[in-house]
Amino acid sequence: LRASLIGAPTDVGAGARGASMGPEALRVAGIVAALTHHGLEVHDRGNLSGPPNPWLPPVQGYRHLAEVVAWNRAVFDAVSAELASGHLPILLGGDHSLGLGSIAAVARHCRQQGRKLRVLWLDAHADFNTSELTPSGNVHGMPVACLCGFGPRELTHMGGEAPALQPHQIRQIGIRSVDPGEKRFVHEQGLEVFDMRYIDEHGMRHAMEQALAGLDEHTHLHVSFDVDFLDPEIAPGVGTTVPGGPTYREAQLCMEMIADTGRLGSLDIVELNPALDVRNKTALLAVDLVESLFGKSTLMRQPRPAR
Ligand code: DIR
Ligand code: MN
Ligand code: MN
Ligand code: MN
Repeated sequence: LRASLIGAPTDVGAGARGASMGPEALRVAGIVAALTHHGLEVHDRGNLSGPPNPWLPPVQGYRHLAEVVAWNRAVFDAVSAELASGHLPILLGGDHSLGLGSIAAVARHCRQQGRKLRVLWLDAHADFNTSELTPSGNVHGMPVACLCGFGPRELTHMGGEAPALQPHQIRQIGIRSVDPGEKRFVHEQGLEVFDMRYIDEHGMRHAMEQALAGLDEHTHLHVSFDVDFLDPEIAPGVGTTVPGGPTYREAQLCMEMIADTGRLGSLDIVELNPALDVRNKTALLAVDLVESLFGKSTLMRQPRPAR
């Protein structure tokens, strides 16, 4: 299996500066060696370039829209190129607005190949705001809405056809912070959300069984991993911490169950903010979890069949 790392060092979509340092922190934490160790042939494509962060207030509900569009175009092209050459793209963000370009590329690829697409959105937030609903104007709170066709044309039509995704293709896991208007919109669009209440009541195992149900050999699985998914006690290096996230064991189980499906086709690792981290521990944890996502396990356990 060949995988390509694509660094996108920007924080133009975020409300705090520093996610622009994410790609290098993941490299310093050993992401290449970790993946190589698990049998992947890793190609580090280096970092994309794009406009600097002008750090301006929002305009008509969007902060830095032009810059967000420019970075997403670069991500879209880079992810498309890797998919076309049969490599598994791993986006090293960067803020979560980049999930838009990444997933738009994956969605177009799947349409062309006649493959089904399932997106797992691991996050504390639903990222389903629009310019009317957003309390911040930060585009990293909007990529899921844009992928479903709600947003500015430059972002919704990234991959040509819009929408890139239908809500039924998405499963959100770990959610515990949704803005009031966003909450209504999530409900209205019927997003399938396994929030922390669900995980508390039913456990991570049951949540993941539900989220992964119905995958088959024709399904491409994309994982968009916002590091703020994790409990801030174990992962402080993110811009928007929300207490009460998955523990280390819950996060490991989540990743291992994804690995067991054998369907992982592309990955985003986003919102890691080294400026807020402690001795790179959040980056090290992210790399540890990504190892599990690619099949590290304590024992040589037989994967359970997907149900
Ligand atoms: C919030 C925060 N819902 C917003 N979103 C974040 O600004 O739209 N997403 N932090 O990762
Ligand atoms: Mn290992
Ligand atoms: Mn996010
Ligand atoms: Mn988040």
